[in-house]
Amino acid sequence: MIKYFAFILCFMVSGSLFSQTKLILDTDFSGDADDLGALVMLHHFIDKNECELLGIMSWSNEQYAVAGIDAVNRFYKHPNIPIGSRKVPIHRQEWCYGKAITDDFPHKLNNKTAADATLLYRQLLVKSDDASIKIVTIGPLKNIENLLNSKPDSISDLSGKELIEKKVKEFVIMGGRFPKGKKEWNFDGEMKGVTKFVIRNIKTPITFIGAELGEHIKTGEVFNTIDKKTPLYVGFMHFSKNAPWVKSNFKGEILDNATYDQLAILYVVRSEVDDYWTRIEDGYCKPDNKGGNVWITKKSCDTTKFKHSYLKLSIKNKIMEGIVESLMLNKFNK
Ligand SMILES: [Ca+2]
Repeated sequence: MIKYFAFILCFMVSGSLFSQTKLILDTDFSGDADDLGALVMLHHFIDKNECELLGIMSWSNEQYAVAGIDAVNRFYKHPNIPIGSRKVPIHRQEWCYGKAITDDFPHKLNNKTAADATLLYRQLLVKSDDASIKIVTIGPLKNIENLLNSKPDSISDLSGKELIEKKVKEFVIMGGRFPKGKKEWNFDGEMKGVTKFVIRNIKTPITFIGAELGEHIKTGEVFNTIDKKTPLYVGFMHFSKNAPWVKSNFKGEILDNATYDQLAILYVVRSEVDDYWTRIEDGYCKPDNKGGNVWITKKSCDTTKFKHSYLKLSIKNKIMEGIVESLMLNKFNK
């Protein structure tokens, strides 16, 4: 019953009760639809003054990834949020939903014209107060590796690693499985060793949102009844119809989908709300080179050099589904 009232309270309060979080989003938008849901949630949180989104970094080099992010930003009337992308050759993937969104909604940027993600990270961090930024990653970690490896330049005398240690107060990383698991997409990214390097080299506190949290929380079907002229409808419909791992179930309507990334957004914005989560902090995350990881407890090793924790859900999946769906649909006050 206590949790029920807490849920109602969290559901009804305006942003004024939450301290505003300054954050940077790092996403593999355009592949799995949960990144789209996560980005839409963020736009609503911005409107409620619950967070400030300083920038968005695209991991994906799919042709329409950045354009799709830009179209969503413009649809939700936040066209000036800086977008960075990895400066690598682009490719085209028909099942990705970025193009479907750019076909229907205005946009200006693309992967080539967006800022260099590493430089944008450095610019955003250098002008921020010390220990004021949260970085939430909902895709593979290549942009973070590039930032960690960046050298002093005209933007800052500090290396990327030093900038992170000075400016970032928390990483929220969606990825892996806890307490242990094998190959998970964000920890793998078909980029051997990236996650291992990043996790080893970040001394800032990291909160992990494991895949086991979101995989049984299903959201998306609710969008079948919303306005079809919205990025949520267009993106989730394209995803349901075309994504290789879900299209066999497509029967003309949007399908429910796992809710990995939206949970990372909910946590990073409302970290102080402990009714949703239990924090496990008795060890550290040890990734392997193949997208797997294991939680090493203090009993088995000295963990003082890492400040890691991971979350367990404290409420039923069905209740969390309702919370996430409401936040994606901007129903904060119902
Ligand atoms: Ca993602």
